[in-house]
Amino acid sequence: MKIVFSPDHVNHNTKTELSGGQLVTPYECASRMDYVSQALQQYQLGDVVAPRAFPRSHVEKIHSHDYLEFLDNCWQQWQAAGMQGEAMPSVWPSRSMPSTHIPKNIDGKIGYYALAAETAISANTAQSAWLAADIALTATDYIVQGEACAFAQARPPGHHASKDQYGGYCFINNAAVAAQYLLDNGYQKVALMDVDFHHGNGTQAIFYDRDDVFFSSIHGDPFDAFPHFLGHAEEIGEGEGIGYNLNHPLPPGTPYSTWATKLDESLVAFRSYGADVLVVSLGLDTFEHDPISFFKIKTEEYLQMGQQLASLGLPTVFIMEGGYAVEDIGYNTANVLKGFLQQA
Ligand code: SP5
Ligand code: ZN
Repeated sequence: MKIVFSPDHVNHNTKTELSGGQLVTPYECASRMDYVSQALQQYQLGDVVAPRAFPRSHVEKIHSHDYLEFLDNCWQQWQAAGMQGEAMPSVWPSRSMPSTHIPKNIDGKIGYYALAAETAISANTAQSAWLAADIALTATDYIVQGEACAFAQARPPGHHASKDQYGGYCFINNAAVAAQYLLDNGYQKVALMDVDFHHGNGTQAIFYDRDDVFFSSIHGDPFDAFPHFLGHAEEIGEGEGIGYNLNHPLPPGTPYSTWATKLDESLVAFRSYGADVLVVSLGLDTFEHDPISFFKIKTEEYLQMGQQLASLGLPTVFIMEGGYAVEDIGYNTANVLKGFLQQA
């Protein structure tokens, strides 16, 4: 399969993440990609190709103009205000003050556009987010050109980013951009399967009232896991989207055997929907030794995950999301893709 990758992802190298009341080195770090590249090459899973630059209009179909303008200018405004650290929010339009006015002051503005505080923004964050979107679009275009599968080896990840909010290490929703690109290029019913440990709140919100993208996610129960405020089983879509959103929240300690039955349920739903293409939000933080998650999937079980996904028999684009057990993420990723190719 085609593997779309750019070494320029290293430009996204924030130094701080708010975690447990401390500023720590971010879990979503550049070295993750070194392990992925190494394992994909060792398993000879495909040719590595560079992304090409797509018009911004593809991303503007998913994210609002004012949000993208904020993203592009945040770091400059933060610095101009004399801040000493990386950009992060400390106040939000929360339940008791749900304002829709957008503050001019950067402390207020960043809170308006943030859905979580852990994710810092620095000099190259916006540029790297745009590059990740180009990686997703380039990989997706291979599907449009008739390839059976492709892998977007992108960072920063995307599935937490909504129309106008960033957080959870995500800025531009690469999987949503990919799904929209497929719809704009002849596909009519996109199955979007999010296998990252965390609920894909951004992707769900973007397509919640639509029937042309069926979003399904298997994730740590939001009562126990980030993003905490979306991802419950009763969220089934709204308006024309009713019936096209399927969440499987699962408890701490969930093994692959349980996880796999939920994936099968999603695949059954995708089949009766009549999906004609598959987008996979591929997070590897379901791994048993992931430092911030609580599922118990083993390295060799990712082969079965790939085989299960292949059983749909659809053209498939994989978009990289999370996974923070850095030394294992490569083999876990490679096993999903290897299992998929063996079965396909
Ligand atoms: C793309 C993706 O996987 N984003 C995940 C973002 C999670 N951010 C907050 C996680 C908080 C977990 N705190 C656990 C601390 C363990 N020492
Ligand atoms: Zn995750």
